[in-house]
Amino acid sequence: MERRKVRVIGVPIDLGADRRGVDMGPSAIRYAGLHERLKKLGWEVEDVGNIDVPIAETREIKDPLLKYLPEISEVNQKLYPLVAQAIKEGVIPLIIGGDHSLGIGSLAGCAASGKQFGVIWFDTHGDYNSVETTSSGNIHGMPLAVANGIGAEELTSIGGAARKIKEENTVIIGARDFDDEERAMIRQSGITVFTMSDIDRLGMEAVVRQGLEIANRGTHGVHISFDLDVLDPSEAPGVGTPVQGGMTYREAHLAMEMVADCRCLLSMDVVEVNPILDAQNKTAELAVGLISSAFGQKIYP
Ligand code: 4U7
Ligand code: MN
Ligand code: MN
Ligand code: MN
Repeated sequence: MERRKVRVIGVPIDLGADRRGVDMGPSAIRYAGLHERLKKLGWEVEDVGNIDVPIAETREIKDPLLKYLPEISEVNQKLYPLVAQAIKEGVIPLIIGGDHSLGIGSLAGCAASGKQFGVIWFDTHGDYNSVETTSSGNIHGMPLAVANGIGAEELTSIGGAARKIKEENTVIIGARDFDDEERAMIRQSGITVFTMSDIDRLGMEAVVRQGLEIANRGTHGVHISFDLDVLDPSEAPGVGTPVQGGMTYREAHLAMEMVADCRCLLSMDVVEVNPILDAQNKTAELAVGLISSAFGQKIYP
């Protein structure tokens, strides 16, 4: 049976990234017409507002290899029960960020819902660093590792000590910038990676079809974590860590249309929209368009 209710949860966090401004992402995404678009598609939309996030200027960095660790831990402690509760109610949580450190709480929430779930991580990056491998100390480069039990205890323990994801149901799509040690860790993890080169060779349709197959195998559904930097910077200029050679507008839409068609969406993050770096809210509007596709928008219904 298809779920028809979405719960928007804003997480205005920029403590996980070096470039300031992603804290304005939730506002920019709402301003770009999120509610109207989802309602037009027949979804009941409930918005619980934003989680309280400390302002960077009011805090200091205690550990340069785990910047703002206590604050990021606290935010994700607040996020995960909201995500778990929505899923338990049969409502799809749509978590809008904010930097990708919020993925720690959203995956902990998926796990705490009691459902078996797969994960598709649309990202240029692997987000699989730990304090041992990070060159930046930025926690938005760590959430997938944390969800797999690797990293600071203040983060891996959120929602319980157990690992939150199953590597055999976890897929990264759109990768083109892994750090060297991070790459080795991902390879060791058993997570499936589709790089931009795989997309070029196989085509987006085949990549997403296989990705969904892996994420759905033996699970109740799929959590999509969508980092806007997976698109090419020409499409998505408003991101903190742009890398050339990303997905096109059409490829990204196709991927989201396939997510809608599989009727397997349990929950979704949309992260890393940075209005300060954006061009007239282009990236936020792109984000809303992609969310609409994931929630069933068709050119010719
Ligand atoms: B994002 C990086 F070194 N790997 O760890 C790091 F290249 O959530 C980038 O995917 C992380 O945007 C990017 O700082 C995190 C860097
Ligand atoms: Mn990311
Ligand atoms: Mn990224
Ligand atoms: Mn980024």
